[in-house]
This record gives sequence, C-alpha cells and structure tokens, in this order.
Amino acid sequence: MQTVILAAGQGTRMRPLTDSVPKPMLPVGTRPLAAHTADAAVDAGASELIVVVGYESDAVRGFFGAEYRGVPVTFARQEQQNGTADAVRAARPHLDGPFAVLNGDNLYDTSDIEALFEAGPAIAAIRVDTPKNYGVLSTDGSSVTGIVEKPADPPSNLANAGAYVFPTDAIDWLDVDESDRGEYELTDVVAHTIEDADVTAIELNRWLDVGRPWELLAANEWKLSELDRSIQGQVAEDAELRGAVVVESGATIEPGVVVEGPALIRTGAHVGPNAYIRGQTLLGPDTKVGQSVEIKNSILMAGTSVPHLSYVGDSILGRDVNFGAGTNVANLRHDDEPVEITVKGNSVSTGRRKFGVVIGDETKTGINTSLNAGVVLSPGSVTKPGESIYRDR
Ligand code: TTP
Repeated sequence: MQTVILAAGQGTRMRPLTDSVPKPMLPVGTRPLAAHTADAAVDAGASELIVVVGYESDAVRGFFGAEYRGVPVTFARQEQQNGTADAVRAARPHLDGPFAVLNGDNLYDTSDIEALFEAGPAIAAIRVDTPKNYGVLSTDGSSVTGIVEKPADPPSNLANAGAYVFPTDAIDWLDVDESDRGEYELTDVVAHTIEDADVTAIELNRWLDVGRPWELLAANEWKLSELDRSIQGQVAEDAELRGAVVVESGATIEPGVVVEGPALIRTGAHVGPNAYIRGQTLLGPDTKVGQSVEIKNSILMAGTSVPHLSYVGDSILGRDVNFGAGTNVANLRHDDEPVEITVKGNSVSTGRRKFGVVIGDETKTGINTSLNAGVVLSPGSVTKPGESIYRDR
C-alpha cells in the first residue's frame, strides 16, 4: 500500500531544537524520528513511501533518498504548512489506490501498523486518560462512527493516533474547508470517510506523539530500551559497560568509565577517562564526555562536548554545544512538583518530576554555570563564568 508520511511541519513546540533541524530528523536512538515511522510502514508492507516535505526539507530528502530499505521513496512538497489535509493534498498526484497516512513524528509498534494496514479503511486509536486533549473517536463495536476534536464532553477515551488507511475514493475528499484554527485538517477527511465507508478502529498497544522536548526524551527512552548490547568501538580494559550498551565502531571509551545500559554511544564519540554514563543516554556522533562527568537520561546531539566536571540529567543538548568545566544541570524541584518549561510562550508541565534543560545548537556555557531545571537556551547562547541561569534566553 502507498504510504504517505507527513514530515513537512515546522515543529514549533519543539523549538529551539527545530530551529534548523526539522522535527522528523531529530535523533531517536540510532536514527531520525521519521525513520522509525517509515520502518513501521515498511515492515507492515508499504509498497511506496510518499514523504511530504516542507520545513527544512533538504534534511528529510537527504536522509530518505530514492529508496528506503528497498521501498521506493517519492517526495511531495507542501509549500506552506497549512494543515495535515493540505499536506496529504500535496501527495495527491502520486496516489492511485487505497493509501495509508502516518504522522512522521509519531512512534508506533510495527505489529500495530500491520494490523492497521490489514484492516482496510481504518484509523489508529489509543486509549488515553484525558481524551479532551485529543481528537476523540466514537465507535460502534470496532467501526468508527464519529470523530471530534478536543471535545469538552468526550464520547470515549479512544484518541486519534495519527495513522490511517483511506479508501481510493478519499483521494477526492482531500479538499476540505478551512477549520476554525485556519488549517485544512485530516480529521475532516476522516469524518467524510466515516460517512462513506466502514472504517475500523485499530487500538494500538503503544504510541508516542513527539511534539515537545520531553517527548523527544521519551522517544529515546522507548527506542534505546529496544537495543541489544553491541560493542564495536574501542573500549579500555577497565571500563565497565553494564547491560544493553551499544558502542558503535569509531567510538572510544577511556579507562575508568562506567556506562549503564540502555545507552548508545555513537561513532566518533569520546568518553572519559573516569566518566559515568547512566541509563537511557544517547551520546551522538562526535560527542565528547570527559573527566568526572555524569550524564543521565539525556541526549547529546552530534559534536557536543561536556569535557570536565559536570552533571547533566534528563536533558537535551543540541548540536555543537560546549559546556564549560563545572557546568551543572538541576533536574529536580525541591517542592517535588513536575518540572515546567516554556513552550510557545506558555509555561507547560513536562509531567516529569525529573527534567533538566533544553539547549540550542552551538551554545557555550562559561565555567561553573548552574542551569536550573526547565531552562531552555536558544541556539548560540553564551553564559558567563559562574552564572546561575533561572530564565530562558
Ligand atoms: P503537528 O504536530 O500538528 O505540527 P508540527 O509537527 O509542525 O508541530 P508544531 O505543532 O509543534 O508546530 O503535525 C502533525 C504531523 O503532520 C507532523 O508529522 C507534521 C505534519 N504536518 C505537515 O506535514 N504539514 C502541516 O501543514 C502540518 C500542520 C503538519
């Protein structure tokens, strides 16, 4: 089945990490986020991937190329990010039969996508505790009878999980009206499809919508937990690698280092001597983690250095960041409340008791910088030696 992967969005809630990298290309385990979506489609038998690109499209095109895991890839360009139906409309010239649509920023289990593809017209659903924050489905047995966006009085706790199989006729139903929020929404295409065809709700076992920075951490937690131990790089004899640790070829682990799995040390990374890498950490390509540095449940993107005497917990450091010696991250509030961060100007709870900081690309901190829990720094930020940072900049 032809599968449309939506990867044109601006990822505004993920800023500043998406200032120059499109969200689908942010690292999740060994590959970009959208590669996991594509994997689920390929494993479920996709015949062609039609990847809709827009924002920072070169990175997405460069990653997928003409073929992905033996499946042909076609790109469709969405000129303006006017909504999900508009994005599928960009793919329309390439569609010629029943087709699937997957959000390029969602993680799924392959078996769930297989079930979706087998079901014919179908929509993926996930049971949630707070349905009023989602598109909510009404069902009659396994058939979908309605869909309503963020209802005050939800008809069920089955949320729309952003994965669909449409019948051929739906190619003609993509020209929906503009919604109240000024977008062309796939939900309206779904509503039309429900009226015309029997649409099955496929309940997913697991699903993650990666919209905000802490969800990128959650995505890594998911994908790192699936890694098997593999040591290809150079590891000093007295370094200790516990459990599901992956050290890629071209990575170096110096003496006195302890790594607790699941952890992924990518090619070109240099760790130690005497560093402590704790579980669910991704050290990206060409990162450096030096003497007496502890990193826990964090993502360090390509080229980033934390060379001396630092603690980094539950944090995301963009590309080519440099932490001055003694830079430390707070990841816990003394009142034990969930850490909040600012997303598009609003303070939002991460829902996490432990969350550190989000650091834009090419930031440099002065020595002994203290970064408070929930701080977000824009790309290219600089802090002075000894600064305590409580506010985003
Ligand atoms: P969203 O998560 O709604 O949008 P986004 O990814 O741009 O993020 P944000 O809201 O933080 O700005 O989009 C859901 C999926 O649809 C996602 O995979 C991106 C894709 N998309 C497009 O391809 N084109 C669009 O015009 C929109 C709005 C989304």
